[in-house]
This record gives sequence, C-alpha cells and structure tokens, in this order.
Amino acid sequence: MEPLKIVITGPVGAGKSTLIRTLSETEVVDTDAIATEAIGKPTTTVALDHGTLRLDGHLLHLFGTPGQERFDFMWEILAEGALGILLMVRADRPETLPVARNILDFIKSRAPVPYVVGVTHLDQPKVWQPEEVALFLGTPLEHTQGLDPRRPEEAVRPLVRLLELIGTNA
Ligand SMILES: Nc1nc2c(ncn2[C@@H]2O[C@H](COP(=O)(O)OP(=O)(O)O)[C@@H](O)[C@H]2O)c(=O)[nH]1
Ligand SMILES: [Mg+2]
Repeated sequence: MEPLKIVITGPVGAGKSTLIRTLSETEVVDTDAIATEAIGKPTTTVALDHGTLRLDGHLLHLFGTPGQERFDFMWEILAEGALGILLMVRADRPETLPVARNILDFIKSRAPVPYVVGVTHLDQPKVWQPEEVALFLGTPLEHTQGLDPRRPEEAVRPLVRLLELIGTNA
C-alpha cells in the first residue's frame, strides 16, 4: 500500500492529538510538552503527533501539527509532501478562527492539496455551527464537517471525505 501523508492541523485545543490517538492503529508518537502560554491545558504538542490508519485500501500517515504560532516552522516541515489537510477548529472558541485561517493559508501556500475542515466541541454550550465556521473561513460547506474526535466513528468521517477529494484530484 502506497502511504498517504495527511496533515492534521488547527489551533491549540481543537482535538488534533485526540483524533490521532482515537484512530491510530500503531502506537502514537507525540511530543507534548508543558505549555508556556495560557491555553487552558497543561501540555501541548510542540513538534508533531504521528499515527497510522488503514482506510479504503490506503495506508494513511497522520501528522498532527502544533497549534501555537511560535511553532510555525513545524507547519512548513510537516506540510512537505502532504496529500491532504484536515484543519480542525473548536466550535466553542470562535476567537481561534483567525489563527485557523492563518494556518490554513500558510499550509495551502506550501502544499496546494485538498483539505477538509473538522469542527469539534459541538457538544459545548454556545457554539458556532459548521455553516458559520465555513462562512468565516471562506471554505465550501461540503468540505466542513462536525465531529467529536473522541468517538472513532466520527473521527474517521473527515478522513473519508478527504480521501474522496484526494481521489478526484489524483
Ligand atoms: N467536549 C469535547 N471535548 C473535546 C472534543 N474534542 C476534543 N476534546 C477535548 O479537548 C481537549 C484538547 O484536545 P487535544 O486533542 O489535546 O487538542 P490539540 O491541541 O488540537 O491536540 C482534550 O481534553 C480533548 O479530550 C469535543 O468534540 N468535545
Ligand atoms: Mg496536540
């Protein structure tokens, strides 16, 4: 099986590491360290998360990026050779959407490949709906999906969609 490199990106706390841990069939490599910014959790990804998943006859290598902008040099490294991007955003933290848009623009400028937007934390009070997130980011609604990355059957959905988009592009 030809491995496909997929980048999982988005602001801190969006659920990137959770999604990779939920789905990976191999032991997850993570590089969480004590967070130096007040980001609402004690540790955060500083370099990358890595996991693998077989899906529809493909072997996906999932590379999670750091969310903090001071690690943006890692976005460039991780975007190299990527075939698809999953941008994750939190529905309950609309103030992080400008960061999400910056990350998406940055990675798209390096790796102009198909992407899907995954909207998490929809179970929280006072959330933006996926439609509103899509409007803000200027992305097509059919490329935007709500998911709870803690649930395997939901976590896999944006990757299925991404594979469809990659397929039609290949
Ligand atoms: N309630 C709720 N919690 C979530 C959801 N997605 C992720 N989380 C939690 O949010 C926290 C941050 O997730 P994490 O994967 O570390 O985010 P990352 O910074 O993008 O890697 C973790 O405690 C997750 O369990 C969701 O859809 N709903
Ligand atoms: Mg993380």
